[in-house]
Amino acid sequence: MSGVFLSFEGIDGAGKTTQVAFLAKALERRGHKVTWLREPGGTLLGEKIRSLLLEKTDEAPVPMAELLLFAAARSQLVTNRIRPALKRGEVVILDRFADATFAYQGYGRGVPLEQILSIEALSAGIQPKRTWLLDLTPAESARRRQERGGASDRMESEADSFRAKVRSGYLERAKTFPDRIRILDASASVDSIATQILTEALELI
Ligand code: T5A
Repeated sequence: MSGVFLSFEGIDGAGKTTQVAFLAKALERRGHKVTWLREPGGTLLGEKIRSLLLEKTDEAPVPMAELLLFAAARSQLVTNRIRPALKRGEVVILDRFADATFAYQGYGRGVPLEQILSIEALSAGIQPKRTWLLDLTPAESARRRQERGGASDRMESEADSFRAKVRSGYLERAKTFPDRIRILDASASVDSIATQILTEALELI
């Protein structure tokens, strides 16, 4: 596979989507072919699974069902979109990938980490070359989401204490993969974060 696989992580509202768009456009302006995808989603099946996972209903998925649904969407995305784009030599940018499952379902929901890692091996089987972890406090995340307005989805409706556990899961994961995961202060300005990411991305590509 000759392309470059990059990903963004962080708790809800950390600024991932903003930074993915900045990076994708900056790379395209420099002549790179970029495939930009979100998780869960990015395929027909993945977008349907996304709706199942994020809609609020009377029967929320139990943690194992939630884990398996995220994994099913990822498996479809890796096979149908990520691997083919990398094979074509493109830059592939993911708005969340397997680190999100480790943090949300592992630390947030409390699914045993060995089960998370087994499912990750089955459903992902590939790792980004670089992951930018946009680190933000749950309080600032809540403030930003409130400022943005609109309805909260099922995951966003979780308490700040849930996001605090997710955040610590991400920080633990970064300790396991110090060469791949770069922790960035997500409370810095959009432009300063984008500049730092673009500089690193251009070095990697
Ligand atoms: N999930 C996902 C799991 O539980 N397990 C998994 O395996 C996976 C893959 C997916 C949900 O599913 C969960 C995690 C999520 O809860 P999502 O849509 O990907 O949902 O995730 P969200 O994080 O909820 O998406 P958001 O759009 O809310 O957050 P972003 O993308 O991090 O933030 P963004 O860029 O939209 O910015 C949020 C607001 O902040 C402002 C923006 O303008 C915007 O208003 N902002 C800044 N303000 C100040 N300074 C900055 N530096 C800013 N950057 C952005």
